[in-house]
Amino acid sequence: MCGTDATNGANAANGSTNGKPNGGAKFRSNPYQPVGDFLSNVGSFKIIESTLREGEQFANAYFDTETKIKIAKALDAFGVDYIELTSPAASEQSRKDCEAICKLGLKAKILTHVRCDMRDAKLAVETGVDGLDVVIGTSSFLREHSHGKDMAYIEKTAIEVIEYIKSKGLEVRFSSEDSFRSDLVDLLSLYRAVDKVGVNRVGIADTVGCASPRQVYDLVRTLRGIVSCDIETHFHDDKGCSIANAYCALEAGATHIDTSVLGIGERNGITPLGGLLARMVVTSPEYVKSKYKLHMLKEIEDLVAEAVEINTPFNNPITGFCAFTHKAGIHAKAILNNPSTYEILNPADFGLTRYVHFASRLTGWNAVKTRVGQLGLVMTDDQVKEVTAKIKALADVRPIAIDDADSIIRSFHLTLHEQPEAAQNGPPAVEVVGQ
Ligand code: HCA
Ligand code: CU
Repeated sequence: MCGTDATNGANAANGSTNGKPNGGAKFRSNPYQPVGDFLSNVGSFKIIESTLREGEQFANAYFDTETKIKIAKALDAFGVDYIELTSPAASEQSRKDCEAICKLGLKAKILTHVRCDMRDAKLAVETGVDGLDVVIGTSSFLREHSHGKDMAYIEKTAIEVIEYIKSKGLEVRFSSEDSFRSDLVDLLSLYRAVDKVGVNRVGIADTVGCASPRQVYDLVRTLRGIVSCDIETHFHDDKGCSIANAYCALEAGATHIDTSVLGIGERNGITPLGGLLARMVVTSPEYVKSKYKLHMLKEIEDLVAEAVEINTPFNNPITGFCAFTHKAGIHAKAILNNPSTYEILNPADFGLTRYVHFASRLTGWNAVKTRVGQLGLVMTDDQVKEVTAKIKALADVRPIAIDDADSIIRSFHLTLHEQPEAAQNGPPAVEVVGQ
């Protein structure tokens, strides 16, 4: 755990070096330790995975039935608690797909997301879902310019719809779209009313991505004091706060977080599944590692990225191509001694490996030494320093590829063989793991 264990465990070939165990550091206090709060759910949250609902609202998304089933099965195997599907009222095929996914017999509970409208609710309860996520806009923007209903109508309809869904024995969540731009008094009295009639969860949605972590904390905390049911939260990422907001919501007592794979959704999407788990595995490693098959994350992201024809962003948490790449000589040296020096996440937890860059003007000789070892070559430290200088000299002139650096190392090594009297050490004790 970040708060108590300053190391991230030995895993990759360079996780244990020079005979030193990975992470000589003992337990020590850490500034990233979660706030110790009795309301906090950072170690017990549930994920409502909405790639097949919010994600379908992503500009590029088109999921045929087969793709939806593949994604649903993968998310289920990964260990998400809930899978949220597009409303059966959206289209005839959406309804059929919803039924097909309900028949798969997955461990995850299947939800569908419907407007706060009795017709939608009636259609949805017939599909075989475990529960309904009911939503209606409560901000004045949406009340005036979207559905045109006032708060009294919203409350009355919400209660009718909730009671109907409960009478069918299904789980029901009620959420207010655009919560952070809704009147606080209106919002709290609405939540109190639906809590009274036994809704399973209330939802807070930052529909336009306007909320800051502090605002999220305050609203969830206030709501926690008003309702006794679970609290779900949904954060759009318009200004890059969706993971921080989700984290703050959990700290304030939220119980459920909505995610989508790679964060896909309306505009630039919502809290990404991988990014949330990157955050949470640092805070609550035992909970996250025992609950989710983190090794599957890349495969699921690749599946969804391919389905919606996008690339995984270079800086994506965990799976971005350089998420575990170390370049500067100072970093490389420390990483080779102990990965915890510059890594808060352990790539092995996700079935990935770190990569120590050895082909740039910033390269240090420790990284080159490990590369020499990987290539099965033997050199003294002085020789490694000499060949490092050659690599840096070329890298000062132009960008160089791994192959360029390898060629420099190999040809330098050949020249050594022409001078057999050169003293040579044994192979270095570390390896650099390539990507
Ligand atoms: C939308 C709806 C929603 C609903 C969230 C929720 C939002 O697409 O506008 O049900 O809690 O962001 O408000 O995704
Ligand atoms: Cu949304």
